[in-house]
Order: sequence, then C-alpha cells, then structure tokens
Amino acid sequence: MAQAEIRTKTCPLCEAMCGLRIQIEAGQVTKIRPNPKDVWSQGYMCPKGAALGELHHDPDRIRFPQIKREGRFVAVSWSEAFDEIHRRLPPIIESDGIEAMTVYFGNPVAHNFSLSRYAAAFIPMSNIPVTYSAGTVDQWPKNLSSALLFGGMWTFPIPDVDRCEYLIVMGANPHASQGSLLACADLLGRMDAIRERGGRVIVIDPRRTGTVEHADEWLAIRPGGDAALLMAWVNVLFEENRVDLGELEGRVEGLDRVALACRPFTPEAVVDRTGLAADDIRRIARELASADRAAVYGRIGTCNQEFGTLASWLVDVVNILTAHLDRPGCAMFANPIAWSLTSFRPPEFADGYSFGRWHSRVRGAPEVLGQFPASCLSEEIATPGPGRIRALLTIAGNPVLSTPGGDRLDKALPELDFMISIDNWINETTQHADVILPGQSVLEQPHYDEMIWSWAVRSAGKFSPALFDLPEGAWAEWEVLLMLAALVNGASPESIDLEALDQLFFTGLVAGFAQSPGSTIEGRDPAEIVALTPGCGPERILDFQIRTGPFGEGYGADPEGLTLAKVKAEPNGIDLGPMRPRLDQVISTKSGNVELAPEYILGDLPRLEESLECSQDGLQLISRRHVRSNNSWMHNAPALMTGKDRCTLLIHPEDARPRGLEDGMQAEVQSRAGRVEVAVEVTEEMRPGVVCLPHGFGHDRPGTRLAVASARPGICNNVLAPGDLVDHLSGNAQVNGIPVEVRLAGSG
Ligand SMILES: Nc1nc2c(c(=O)[nH]1)N[C@H]1C(S)=C(S)[C@@H](COP(=O)(O)OP(=O)(O)OC[C@H]3O[C@@H](n4cnc5c(=O)[nH]c(N)nc54)[C@H](O)[C@@H]3O)O[C@H]1N2
Ligand SMILES: Nc1nc2c(c(=O)[nH]1)N[C@H]1C(S)=C(S)[C@@H](COP(=O)(O)OP(=O)(O)OC[C@H]3O[C@@H](n4cnc5c(=O)[nH]c(N)nc54)[C@H](O)[C@@H]3O)O[C@H]1N2
Ligand code: SF4
Ligand SMILES: [Mo]
Repeated sequence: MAQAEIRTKTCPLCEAMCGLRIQIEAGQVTKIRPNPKDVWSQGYMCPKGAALGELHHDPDRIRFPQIKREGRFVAVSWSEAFDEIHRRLPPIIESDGIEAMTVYFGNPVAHNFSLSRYAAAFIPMSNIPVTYSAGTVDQWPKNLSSALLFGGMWTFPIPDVDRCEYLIVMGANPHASQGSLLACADLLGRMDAIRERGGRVIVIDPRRTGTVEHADEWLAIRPGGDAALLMAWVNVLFEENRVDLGELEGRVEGLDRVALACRPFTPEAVVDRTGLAADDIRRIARELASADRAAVYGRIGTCNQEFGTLASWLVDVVNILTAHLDRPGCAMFANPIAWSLTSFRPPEFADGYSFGRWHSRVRGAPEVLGQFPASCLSEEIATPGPGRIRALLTIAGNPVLSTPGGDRLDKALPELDFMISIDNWINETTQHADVILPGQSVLEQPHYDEMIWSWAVRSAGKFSPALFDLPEGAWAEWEVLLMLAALVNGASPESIDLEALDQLFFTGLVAGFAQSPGSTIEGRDPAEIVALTPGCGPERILDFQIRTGPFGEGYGADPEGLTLAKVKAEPNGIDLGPMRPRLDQVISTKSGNVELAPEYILGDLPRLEESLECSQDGLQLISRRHVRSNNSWMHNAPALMTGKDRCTLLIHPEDARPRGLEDGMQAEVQSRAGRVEVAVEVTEEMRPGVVCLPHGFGHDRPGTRLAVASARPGICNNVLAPGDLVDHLSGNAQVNGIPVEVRLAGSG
C-alpha cells in the first residue's frame, strides 16, 4: 500500500483563497480538509474546495488536445494541434486582417496561476485589436468608476471588515459567493464578529439571502434602485451638513458638483424607485455619518444592473463623504505582498481615460476600457460584411451559458471559419471549437493568486506547488498562450522559440516597472534586474513581483525583505498584517487627488432622474449563486450536485397565487429575449414583484461531454437576458432587473 501523504494547497476557485490539506494515496485524492494552520484562511473552506479531487479525476476532463474531425473530437498530440492551428488560422488573418480574430477571456483566467499572468503577454504579442471578456458581465462598472476616481481601473477600495463597526452590504451574497472584489476567507464569520463587538450590519438586496442571517437589518430594494438610494444618502449628507471628508480634506476634487447633482434625489423622491421608506433612507444616512468605522460595500448586484456605473461610483462617493475612505475600519486599499500586473496603467491611457474611441460594427456600441459588451460577440460573428469575426479563441470561458443572449452565440459559433478553446472540458461553448487545448487541473499546477491579493483584507501571501505531474508532453497554459500569440502572427510551430518569447515579455515587464515613478526599482538597469531573476514563466514573474513589492528585498535594497524562495519556505503562508492607509501610493489621477465628479459619470444622472418617475409594473428577474456552484463549470462534480434541484424560479407567494403557481409546479418565464420553462419554488425570501433564477445552468445541449452536469441540466437564465440591456456608461450587461412575465406552464 502506498503511504498517504498530506499536502497543503490554496484553493484557487474563488477569492477566499482557502488553505487546504489534500490527502493523496496511490495517485488518488482521498480526502480534502481545511488547513487550520493557514495564516490567511485559518481553517475555513467551503464544499467546492472539497471537490478539487473530483475535478482533477473527472473522467470527462480533457487531458490531451482535441481536434474536431467530421463533427467529432479526436485526441491528438500537442504538435498535431499546433500544426492544425498553423494550417488554418494564418490564412484567415492574411485574407481578412487581424480584426477578423478575437478572444473571449473567461472568469478562471483571473484565478489561474499561468493565465492570470500571461493574458497580459498574449494581448500585445498577438496584436488582436478587440477582445471580449466575462468582465462586461461582471465588474466593468467598477473598473470604470475606479479608473476615473482613483486613476486605476483595478484600484478598488474594500471594507476593512475586521475593524469595521458598521457595514452595509449592497448587492452581494457572500453566503454563496464567499466575497468578491473583497478577499476575506469566512466573510460571514467576520460579519458575525462585527455584531459580536457591538457593531451593525445591513444587507440591501431584493432577496433575503443567507447573508441576511448574518445581518441586523435587511432592506428589500427594488432591482436597479441602488444608485437612487445612494444618491439620496448623498442628498441627506449635504442637506443636513453631515459631509465630512476627514483626512481627505483638500484631496478631493469636484465636491461642489456632487452637492449640486444630488439635489433632486431627496429620500422622498426615490421611494418608488428604491421601494424603501424615506425614513429608513434618512436614518441610515445619519447612522453612516455618525459611525466612526464604517463602510459601504457593493458588488455584483450593483454592477450587473441598469445603473451599474452610477451605483459603483456612488458607493465610493458615500464612503468618501462620510470620512470612511483610507482609514482603519473603513473602506481601504489593500497592500499586497506581490503587486499585480493589473496595477500597470495601459499605455493607451497614459494621458487619461477616454471612452467610445471606436464603436462596434453591428450595434455601434462604444468601446469602454477597450471592450464591447460580451453580448456583441454573437452579432459580430453572424453579421456578414467587412470586419466580420472569422476566428475566435476562448480562454477559460463559457459565454454560451454565461452571457446574455448566449443562445444566439450558440447559433453563431458554427459560422466561424476557425475556433480554438483553451479549456478542460467539452462544454456548451468549447464543443464548437475546431481545436481544444487542455488547461491543467488545479492540482497539476502551482498556485499564487495574481490579482486577488490586490483586494485582500490583509497583506498576506502563500505559494502552493503542483501536486500532480502533467500528462506526458503536456504544455502549461502560459506556454500555450505564448505559442498561440506567435501562431496568430503566422510563425510556424517549429520556428517558435518559447524561451525567447518569455524573455521578451519578462524584460518588458521589468523595464516598464523600472520606469514607473515611485517603483522600488525606479531608475535601475532592467538588464541587471533580469539577470538577477533566474527561472522562467509565471514563477519568475511572481518572484519579481514579490521582490519589488512593498515587503520585498528590492534587489539588494533590503536583504531582510521577501523573495519567492522565502514565501515558498512557509507552506502555511506569510501574514504581514492588516491594511494601512495608503491613498497617496495608489492615487494616479492627473490632479493627484480623488476625482469625485467625473463628467462622464455625471452625464448619466439625467437618466437616473427620469427613472424615478417610471412606474414599474410586472415582474423583474434577478440572478443568484449557490455555494455549491461556480458560474457554469462545476456542475460535473458529483459531490456538488447532490440534493434537491437548485435551478428553480424563486417567487413570492403574492406573485405565485394569482398565477396559480404552487411549489414544484412548472412555470413559463418569458422576456422579450426568450422563454424558458422551470420549476418554481414559492418563498417569502423574494421581494414581491421580483423573481430569481441561478445562472450557469442549461447543460442539455447535444455535443458536450459532461455526464454529471447533463444529467441535471437545468435551464439557462441568460436566454431571458436581452443583449442590448446594458449599463449605458460601461456597456456592462444588465442581467438583474429584466422585465419578465411568469405563468403556469401550458396556460398561455
Ligand atoms: N445571468 C447571469 N449571468 C452571469 C452572471 C450573473 O450573475 N447572472 N455572472 C457573470 C459573472 S460575474 C461571470 S464572472 C461570468 C463567468 O463567465 P465565464 O467565465 O464565461 O463562464 P464560466 O462558467 O466561469 O466558465 C469558465 C470556463 O473555464 C473553464 N475552466 C475552468 N478552470 C479552468 C482552468 O484552470 N483553465 C482553463 N483553461 N479553463 C478552465 C471551464 O471549463 C469553463 O469552460 O458569468 C456571468 N454571467
Ligand atoms: N459559490 C459561488 N461562488 C462564487 C461564484 C459562483 O458562481 N458560485 N461566482 C464568483 C464570481 S465570478 C463572482 S463575480 C462573485 C460575485 O459575488 P457576489 O456579488 O456576492 O454575487 P451573488 O452571490 O450573485 O450576490 C449578488 C446579490 O445581488 C442581489 N441583487 C440582484 N440585483 C440587485 C440589485 O439591483 N440591487 C441590489 N442591491 N442587489 C441585487 C442578488 O439578489 C444577490 O443576492 O462570486 C464569485 N463566487
Ligand atoms: S470558499 Fe470554497 S471555493 Fe472559495 S477558496 Fe475557499 S474552499 Fe475554495
Ligand atoms: Mo464574476
């Protein structure tokens, strides 16, 4: 019998970054438990972490490249796959130009050791001009507001939950999600701790989620009402002379413009739009203003909605006006051990941000931060004419299920001349590919999060080595990205020198950082730094990020400082304490101050004001997550799929009764985009007038290879999401607050 060994590993599935102990016997994962010694997560984990073994051993997971021949995928060698790409891709680009190719980046790119670092290599090296991503179905409004307020599109203030006394959670459900754009293991436990030390937690959500069980108060807001509510708080703060910038006095531009802009939004004026009582709105504004350590935290419910950018902006505005930015216990900026590549400002925005620099061919959608809404992809493939997309690469994404109108994309993808996917499964999207290049399982690759520590409540870090070898001859995903960038440029596989490409990318990073004002190696010779950083790939980049980070050895500046080797020597991680005030280090606006009132954002206020008058009859659909799902891609893990059906329509009894709907009955849900049939769950946890479906289901399409998921397929809620419903400023999808009709199935 082989000896059981127990290895530590950080779970990369979500932002909680839990430390796990993984028991392996004879090459099989036999047990996964939380690691109580992990300095960051301290013994916390959720059921998904326990499923990493099932994901790794999943017989449906692809381990070898696949080429589609006569409609069926056949496993081939890596060199055959690259030859096929070289044979088919360059002719398309030669005839239709590089504009004929695009990429869709999915969510796991952000969590994957290789992809998170080498996506930044692939984009400039491939020269592909327009890319798509899950970002425009997620946090694009926050990227936009942060770019304008603070100068960095990934500069997100986060609540310092461990020292906070008054926390408002808007449009987030950590009970399912475990926290987002807020890294903090056991967020619910930390919310409980706020209340145990005499503080207060308020949840604002159209649904009484599991998170509400950890709060003192639940405000059942109408979908999309957040910007109006936040504006009313701003109104009360100015009206009652409660605005207090605290230490930020003199550091905030545009206060007068905000004071003027909030005038129409009295608590009384927003009652209809928010569905909340004026007294509650006023009371909370006063409580916020008088709390010493407080923060408003907004997440996907404030982004994926009608006024995503206004709401995202206003969360920061309210924190600023109540002296709750950049102070302990309030909204703060994290200080990661290893800085993230996303902290570089793209050179195209060196002189400031501008939007709508180009427009999409079919819909005329303006680009925002380089992207069009994800829902544009299907029409850009399907609509003939010059500029049509002929070739697509998807990287760790499943837009057929995850993006609005994904059913149209499903129909458009077969029209492509060539499609490549880098993915571990043959799913609703990748089944359309001509070539699939497998990624690694979590356990086959090292791990150290690239971006997530940039919004973590403590300055911590930890490295996990790979626990299993790659299959013979397999390529790591960072190598695949470099290879593909060269193939897009027409190079033949045998002529490609990966080491040279990696060196080129790394040298560029070092040079860029050495030129950044205030960087720890400002003015140093990049060649010297490169020579002092051995190795290759993502580990070398990580070593560089740590050594030049705030606690790093700085290439000789502080011999006691951190290196990757020192981090590796601590398998339970390194923790260097809570966040500290650091606005001066993160701000990169032209004025050097917080730009509180960007014209671009204020320009959307008339639309918000108009919306106060609109009466909202009929039902509105919102989305939900579950702790045992992860977007669309973990429904093939048997341990996560036990128990009752999770793909149900939640509906309030007052809405169910007149429609003759009872628990378990089938309902027909119709929007102007599409129609689905789904079982209902009648529950008082919904605000009346609002119904709710999970996203990421709909695994009933032929052609996929997902035995467990397709046995309990559920329906895809994004069939109901009209692609043209977007937040006007960011182009981010509005997948919450979709007008729908619901009736007993077969009754209409
Ligand atoms: N209606 C509605 N729609 C939504 C949302 C919502 O709230 N409501 N939420 C949106 C949000 S926030 C997001 S982020 C998007 C997600 O949108 P996507 O990123 O497009 O979808 P995922 O389901 O995360 O798909 C991930 C893909 O990556 C693959 N994968 C997993 N791990 C790896 C890996 O390590 N390497 C590689 N190469 N592939 C891997 C999986 O097999 C899967 O194909 O969905 C969005 N869609
Ligand atoms: N288990 C699990 N964890 C995940 C994921 C997953 O799919 N499963 N996905 C990951 C990803 S990609 C992301 S982006 C994060 C997202 O993390 P969260 O933002 O916490 O996401 P949700 O759990 O969807 O919570 C969003 C909440 O917003 C509410 N809401 C909807 N519309 C509105 C509105 O108009 N106003 C307000 N105030 N609230 C509204 C919904 O009812 C819901 O409770 O989760 C991540 N973690
Ligand atoms: S909360 Fe669950 S999915 Fe997220 S990192 Fe921890 S174990 Fe993994
Ligand atoms: Mo997301």
